[in-house]
Amino acid sequence: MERRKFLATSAIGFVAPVTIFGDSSVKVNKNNPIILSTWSHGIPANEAAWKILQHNGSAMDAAEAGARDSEADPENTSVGIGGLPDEDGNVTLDSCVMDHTGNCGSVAFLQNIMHPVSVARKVMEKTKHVMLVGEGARKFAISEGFKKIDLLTDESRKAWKKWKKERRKMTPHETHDTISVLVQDKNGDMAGACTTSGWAYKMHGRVGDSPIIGAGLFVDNEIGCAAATGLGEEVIKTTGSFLVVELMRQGYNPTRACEEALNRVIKAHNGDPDFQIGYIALRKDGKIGAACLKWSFEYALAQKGENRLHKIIGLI
Ligand code: SD4
Repeated sequence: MERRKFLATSAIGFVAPVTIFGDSSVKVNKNNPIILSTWSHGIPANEAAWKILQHNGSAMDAAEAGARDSEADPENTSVGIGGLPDEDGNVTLDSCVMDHTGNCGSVAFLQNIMHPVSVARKVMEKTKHVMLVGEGARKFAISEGFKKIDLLTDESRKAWKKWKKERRKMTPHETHDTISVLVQDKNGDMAGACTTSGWAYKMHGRVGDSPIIGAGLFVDNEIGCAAATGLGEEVIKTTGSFLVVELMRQGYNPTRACEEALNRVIKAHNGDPDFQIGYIALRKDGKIGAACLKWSFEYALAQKGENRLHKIIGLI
């Protein structure tokens, strides 16, 4: 494979050379919006995002709307209201957004606010900062009109009390509904959002990859975007989403880029990691990819009037 060129195969088998690094010959996917998100909650998230695109919303508007859909779903035990709490019973939320201009915003360890993704967007648009955490993030949210609510539901409180009695070791794979949404709008511009309540029954104060730009999410409007789900600590150690985008820049196709980022994790764990990481990736020419370390992973893809769940099997 030439360094500056790679082959992209479309669904009908057409093979076209694509050059990257911002060459004028870049084949940009236009008039064909794409929404790619993690897990089965990606299906309703994609629907919410699609509605925004239909009304001429931007990729950023759509990604935010998709993430908000999961945040408002009390049955999703890894995101927003109903998300499982930390070991002390506090629901603490992490989220970030990044748009096509490279602007980004993030909140971490945010409590009592239903839509951290929208607070992250406000951080991006209304402050000079990229990231606000904890009480500062909550104060900022309230000053922006967000309502203070109790994020523990009867079900999540019951689950936490049961866990407290048993003190069973949990991994993020057991509560794997963190939502990451990647969008390319009709102009070919890209944006992403990522939102989670993180690792169930984590230490109080723990923050994962989801609010860390470059780890849980990265968007480079010249090349593509990527997002993560799974064990945040290991995603942070490898700057996972940034790595996937950089590998696409080097010519890896989206799935191979996700796989190569995971290979680094496999190597660091002597070939046998006992946790899950999943990546999704969307390249500027509209090609998508995904990969996961172990077991299986699902992603939802909305394109050309279809919104479907796809299942893939782990690399090891
Ligand atoms: C975290 N990456 O906080 C999140 C958890 C997750 O699917 O994605 N679960 O580490």
